Order: sequence, then C-alpha cells, then structure tokens
Amino acid sequence: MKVALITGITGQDGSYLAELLLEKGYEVHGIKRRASSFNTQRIDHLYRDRHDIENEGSPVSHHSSLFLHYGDLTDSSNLTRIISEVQPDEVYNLGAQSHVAVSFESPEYTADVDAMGTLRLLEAIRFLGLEKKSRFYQASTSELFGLVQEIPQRESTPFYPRSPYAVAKLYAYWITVNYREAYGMYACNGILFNHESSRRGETFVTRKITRSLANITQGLEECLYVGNMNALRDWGHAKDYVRMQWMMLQQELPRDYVIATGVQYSVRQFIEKSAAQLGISIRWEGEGREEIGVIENLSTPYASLREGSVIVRVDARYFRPAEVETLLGDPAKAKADLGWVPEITLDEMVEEMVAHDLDLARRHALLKANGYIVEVSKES
Ligand code: NDP
Ligand code: GDR
Repeated sequence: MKVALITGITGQDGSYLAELLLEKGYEVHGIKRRASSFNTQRIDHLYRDRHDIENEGSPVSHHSSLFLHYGDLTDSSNLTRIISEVQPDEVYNLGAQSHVAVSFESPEYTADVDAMGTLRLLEAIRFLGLEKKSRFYQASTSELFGLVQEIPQRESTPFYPRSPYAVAKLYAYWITVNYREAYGMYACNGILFNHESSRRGETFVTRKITRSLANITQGLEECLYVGNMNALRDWGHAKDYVRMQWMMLQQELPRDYVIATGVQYSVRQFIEKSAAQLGISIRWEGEGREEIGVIENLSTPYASLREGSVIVRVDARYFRPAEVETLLGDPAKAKADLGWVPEITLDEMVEEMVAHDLDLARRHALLKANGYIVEVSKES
C-alpha cells in the first residue's frame, strides 16, 4: 500500500485528491490546522472516526485509510515529526494562503506559508534521509505568469508575478527545482491554471458568483458585488486537475507541467453563464466602476425577482493593487507526455456549481423562513 501525505487536505484540491488516492488504495495522511470551528467539511464524507470502526468491528472500508494530523506549514518541527512518523512515498504540498487579494493584506504571512512552508517540507524530507523515497508535488500556479509575456502560457514562458502570493509561489517553484537538481529528489511543479468546483472557497470569484446569484433568486441577497469583470481566466474543473497531480508523481522522471484547458473567458461571461443557468439574462449598463447588471427576459419565475432589478454592481474594494488581466494556458506537454486532457467543460462545471448553490440557497431560505437562521454568510 502506498502512503501519501497531503498538506491542505481540508481545501478544495486536497479533498478531491484524498478521494482519488483512497480510491486507488493509498493510505492517506493529511495535515489540518487547528481552528476554533470545524474545518473538515470537505473531507468529512471520507473520514471514519476510529471509535466507529472499533465499535462496528466490521471490515474496514477505504475510508479508514485516511488519517489526519494537526499541523501547520509555519511549524518545522511539527512537519518533521509528521513526515518522520508517516514515511510517505508521495508528498503533495497543496497547503497555502491561496487568496491573491488577501496576500496584499497579509504579505508576510503569505510568504511564510507559501514560500518558507515549501522549503520547510523539502528540508524535512532531506533531513530525515527520505529524499530518495518521498516524491514531492508542489502546487505551483499560473499566477507566476502574472503580467503575461507570451500567449498562451507554457512551461517555457517567463514568469512575472504580480502579487505577494505569486512572488511567494515563485520562491516555492524554484526551491522545488533546486532540491530536484541539488539532491536528486523526485520533486516537480504542477503549474495549474484556475480550477473550480462546487467545493471552491466562497470568496474566489466563480463560487462567489454562483453562490450569490443563487442566493438572489431565493431572496437571501439583493446584489452581487464584484471587482474587475474584464479579467480573463482559463478555468478548469478541480477533479480533472488533481488527477494530473497524481499522474505527475507516477512518471519515471520528475518534470514540471502546465495544466490548463486552453480556453479563456472573462469574469463577466462567467456571470452571464451562471445567470443563464438560473433562467436569468443580464443587460449590462454603464461603464467601468459604474457598470451594473440588470435582469432582462426573466424566463424562470422567482418570487423576489423582477425584470429591471439590478443584480450585479461593481465595487472598487474588490479591485487589486496590481491585477493579472489575462491568463490562457497551453497544456500540450501534459497531453503529449501523459495523455492528460481535461474532461469537464466550463459549461458542465457552471451547471454543477449553480445546481449545488441553488440547492444550498433553497435550504437556507427554508431555514430562514422558519426562524432557524438569521442571515446567510457572505463576503463583506
Ligand atoms: P484552498 O484555499 O481551498 O485550500 C488551501 C489549503 O491550505 C486548506 O486546507 C487550508 O487549510 C490550508 N492551509 C492554509 N494555510 C495553511 C498553513 N499555514 N498550514 C497548513 N495548511 C494551510 O486552495 P485550493 O485547494 O484551491 O488550492 C490548493 C493549492 O493549489 C494551493 O496551494 C493553491 O495556492 C494552489 N493553486 C490553486 C489553484 C486553483 O485554481 N484552485 C490554481 C493554482 C494553484 P484551512 O482549510 O484550515 O483553511
Ligand atoms: P485568482 O482567483 O486571483 O485568479 O487566484 P479569483 O477567483 O480570486 O480571481 C479571479 C479574477 O476575478 C477577478 N475578480 C474577483 N475576484 C474575487 N476573488 N472576488 C471578486 O469579487 C472579484 N471580481 C473580479 C479578480 O480580480 C481576478 O482577476 C486563484 C487562486 O485559486 C490562486 O490560489 C491560484 O493560484 C490562481 O487562481 C491560479
């Protein structure tokens, strides 16, 4: 049985990767942070409490091959102890302060976790003499390309990071390459473009859009507030991308790969597609910071919605000090070497996310109508 260690197992990718590895028969260990409230919602369905297993006395399903350890990427001794105990065949470093806008607010913490955290993990593997046993995957990012120097972006495109997050990830990218070259470690970077799902964090733009529009149809919110709607992104589905993370560690030699769909849409188009799924079409009025989205041709009846209502507004607070305007990846190398191609289209992903968030909104509306909750959380 192969043993894998995942940092960031409680995040979007961590949860899908854990699922995939458990299905493949791995023993999976994950690092979770101590928090004042539960933070394991995305993996609760995979985890079986030891007491339940003992009490049942029944044969163990794959779920009992999942083990969680308290830890943090800012804590070297903790990381070293966990790696020493787990003796992993594969380490997936998915843990990060992953929000670009937040990295402008907390640049030092972002560097500590995203840059130094990667070094701490690599150094722990080396210090424990596991550099020939433990294969290492680093969650690198299209944000490295930042102010793009070439369209589309591929493995050879020069980097130009545009945020404290991207600069920290640049360090992590190069330290991974360095440990590969200096110590012969099997260490590689997946340069992943944006990938989303119904498990995406609620403050990233796609999930914010699907959640907010679904809430609006149920009378839980009035308006979606966004920043730069002209930003262009190459959005894929997280399930397709974690498959590639695993594939990268199964090769003979460690290599870095761009993972993308090769198709690009704007934030505005993502809003339109999500609204269309809900039976709403949007007319855009005004320009720049004054732009608004107004309902037209409402094809599905919602008690709280009227034609002509403003449901999208630009809020300058969501503009970033330095923006990445356009990203478009070329996944040709991944296809040629590994046969990887994305299987889920953007339209299928939007459909999944909207259906999920509409279901959630309906439940919340029911709870609210019956006095069980007062407000639904949203980004302020
Ligand atoms: P999420 O934000 O959903 O998950 C991040 C994970 O990291 C969470 O489990 C979080 O824990 C954990 N984490 C945060 N800070 C620390 C810390 N100090 N110590 C240990 N763990 C920590 O991100 P995604 O799943 O979307 O992304 C996974 C990785 O891939 C990240 O490194 C991200 O930067 C990178 N990436 C993501 C892309 C995307 O489009 N999704 C594209 C390219 C790269 P908690 O749940 O407690 O917050
Ligand atoms: P990104 O994702 O910064 O690309 O980083 P995000 O969804 O946050 O932003 C995408 C684009 O949308 C614009 N935008 C808004 N963004 C947010 N979050 N909220 C808004 O209201 C809003 N309005 C417009 C942004 O300005 C940006 O241009 C994600 C993260 O997962 C990183 O960890 C990962 O490395 C990269 O993708 C690839």
